[in-house]
Amino acid sequence: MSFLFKDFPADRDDFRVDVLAGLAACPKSIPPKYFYDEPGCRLFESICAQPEYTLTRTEQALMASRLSDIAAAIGPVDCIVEPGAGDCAKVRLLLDALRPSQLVVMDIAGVPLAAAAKTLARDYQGLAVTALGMDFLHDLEAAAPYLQAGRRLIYYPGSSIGNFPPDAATVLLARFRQLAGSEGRLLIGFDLKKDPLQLHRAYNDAAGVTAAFNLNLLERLNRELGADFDPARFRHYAFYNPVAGRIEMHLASLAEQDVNVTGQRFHFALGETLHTEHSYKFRRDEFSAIAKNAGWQLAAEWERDGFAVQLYG
Ligand code: AVJ
Repeated sequence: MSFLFKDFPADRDDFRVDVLAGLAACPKSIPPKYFYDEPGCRLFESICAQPEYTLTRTEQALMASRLSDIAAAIGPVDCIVEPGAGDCAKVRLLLDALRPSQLVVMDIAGVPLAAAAKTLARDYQGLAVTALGMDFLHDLEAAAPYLQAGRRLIYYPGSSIGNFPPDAATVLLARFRQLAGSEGRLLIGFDLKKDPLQLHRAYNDAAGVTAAFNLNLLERLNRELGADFDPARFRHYAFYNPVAGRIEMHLASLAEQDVNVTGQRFHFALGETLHTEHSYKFRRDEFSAIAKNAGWQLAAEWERDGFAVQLYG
């Protein structure tokens, strides 16, 4: 078994600094990457199993049904790099089809990442697995020394790119280009624009799992920063904004209240929201225009039930 885990610390201070800046801003916001503490990771996996949230299952079905076609379009690959790999479940199909010699996975949640990556290393004999516990938005460039030479494929599934407004998405994709090199490729999955009501339901599931995921952020602030949020006094509020082409997720204050975070006090007016996530939806041509600005040329694409996978070179 060939397995390496490297943790890139400094998380906790970034978290505090980002939270204090976000709460002081107007409108208030916290970056969505902070959803993913251990309870948050579990809640996200549960969202993916909800009947209304079809995104993950649709992508999986697309990948499974078109795998040989996708692998042929990608061609030979030595190293697969997956930023934000989470439980490392999605990359297995590509490992089976492409048989690279190295897999590099990164995630801000380092502990569950290391466990999942170790299991992969056991299951794929002869595959060198490198797990980097890092906030790749911060530290992506620090991954470069861990990548073996050869042809690289960046795999960025799950519409994670939808968390970024177009300008920030362009910057991130350009950093992927830099890491992949001029011979590198990018396989990326994203959710397509569709019936707004269908989108609305996906972020307002009947079982309340998305609400619990959103509210867990407040509990995390209480646990890790000693904040005194009362989650019962905030409402999960998610809606599709068709003009901006995105789901917006907020936590709306149900009262006029003050909250203390690391000794600083923040005021919420009744109905004021803490914005927690954007989840952009794209048309295929809109997305390829963004990728083109980041230095990627569209090579092939696949679509199924409102979800797209595109290959770039
Ligand atoms: C992981 C960013 C793709 O935007 O659909 C799911 C996160 N948030 N339900 C998404 C999420 C609420 C998810 N991404």
